[in-house]
Amino acid sequence: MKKALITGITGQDGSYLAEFLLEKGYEVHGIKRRSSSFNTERIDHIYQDPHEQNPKIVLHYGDLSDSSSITSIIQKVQPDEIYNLAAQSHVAVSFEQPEYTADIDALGTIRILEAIRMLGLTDNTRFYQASTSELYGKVKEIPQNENTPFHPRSPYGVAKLYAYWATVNYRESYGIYACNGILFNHESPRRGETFVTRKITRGIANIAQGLVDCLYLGNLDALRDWGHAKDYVRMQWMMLQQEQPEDFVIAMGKQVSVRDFVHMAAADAGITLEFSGEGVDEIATVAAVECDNAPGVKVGDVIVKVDPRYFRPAEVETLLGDPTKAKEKLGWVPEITVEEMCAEMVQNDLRKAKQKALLVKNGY
Ligand code: NDP
Ligand code: GDR
Repeated sequence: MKKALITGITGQDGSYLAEFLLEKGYEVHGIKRRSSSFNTERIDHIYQDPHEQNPKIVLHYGDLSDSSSITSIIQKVQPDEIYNLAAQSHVAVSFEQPEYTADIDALGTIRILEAIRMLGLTDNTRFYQASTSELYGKVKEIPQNENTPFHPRSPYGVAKLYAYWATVNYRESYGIYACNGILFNHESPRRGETFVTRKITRGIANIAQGLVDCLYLGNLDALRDWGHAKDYVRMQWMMLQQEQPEDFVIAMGKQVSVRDFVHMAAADAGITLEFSGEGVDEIATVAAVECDNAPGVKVGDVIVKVDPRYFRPAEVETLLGDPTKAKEKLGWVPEITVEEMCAEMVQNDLRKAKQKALLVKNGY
């Protein structure tokens, strides 16, 4: 039985990857951070009581800022594969916490690679690094592939650039089977609530149910290449099953603007929106309400406004990935479209909003 160690197992990707690897018959180990409240909601459904005989999923306390915990977990587990998904993953937050972001996203990666080297696991343990389309930042060519030059635009992007090259360097220096997956944005109902897609689907659902009045967003013109996290974690595993380690771009090859994602999400909740105004004065007004998912809105309501606080000091305006290499070399084919993903996210958030509205209505 193969053993995998996932850093960031409590995050969006970590939870889907853990499910995927358990289905493949792996023994899955995950690193979770100590937190003052429970932080395992995304994996509670697959967690096994440690008192059971030979649990297939085991959690270890650790932190990417703490090399002693990382090294001792790797020594104890002796994993066949390590998936380094842990990160301070929010681009806007990285401008507020640049040093912490560098510590976790850049140095955290070196701490793992060094542990593999120092423990003599260079021939035994394969390493996946969660690289990102944020490396392209101020894009030099459209679409972006494995050969497109990088120009990161945030402390997050800069830290991930260090981790990208550390992964290449340990592959070249020590022969470690180490790969970068350069993943474009991927989302799901498990996406963190402050990333824009989830903020939109959750916001629209709460507005539809009358729980809040308005959704405040930043740059509506930003263009992203959005896919579904389930499709993307499959590719993370595929990358570690090749004869030779290589880096791959994972993307859908289709762009959608933030504004169009708002339209799509609202339509999935039965609301037709009309945008008007420009820049910080742009708003979205309800033009029609088609179904009973949205008792909280009426025609004429302004439900989306721009708030400059969500603008970033430097913005990544446009990203479009070219996944040809992944498709041709690994046979990767994504199964979920951005439209299907948006609908799934809206349905999930509507269900939660309806539950909350019921509680509020009954005075709880
Ligand atoms: P999430 O933010 O959902 O998850 C991040 C995970 O890292 C969480 O489990 C979090 O723990 C953990 N973590 C954060 N800081 C530390 C730390 N100091 N020590 C240990 N663990 C820590 O991210 P995603 O699942 O969306 O992304 C996974 C990886 O892929 C990240 O590295 C991200 O940068 C990268 N990526 C993501 C893309 C996307 O579109 N989703 C695209 C390209 C790259 P906790 O739950 O306690 O917060
Ligand atoms: P991103 O994702 O920065 O691409 O990083 P995010 O969803 O945060 O932003 C996407 C685009 O939407 C614009 N935007 C807003 N963003 C947020 N969060 N909140 C808003 O209110 C808002 N309004 C407009 C942003 O300016 C941006 O242009 C994600 C993360 O998962 C990274 O970890 C990962 O590496 C990249 O995707 C690929």
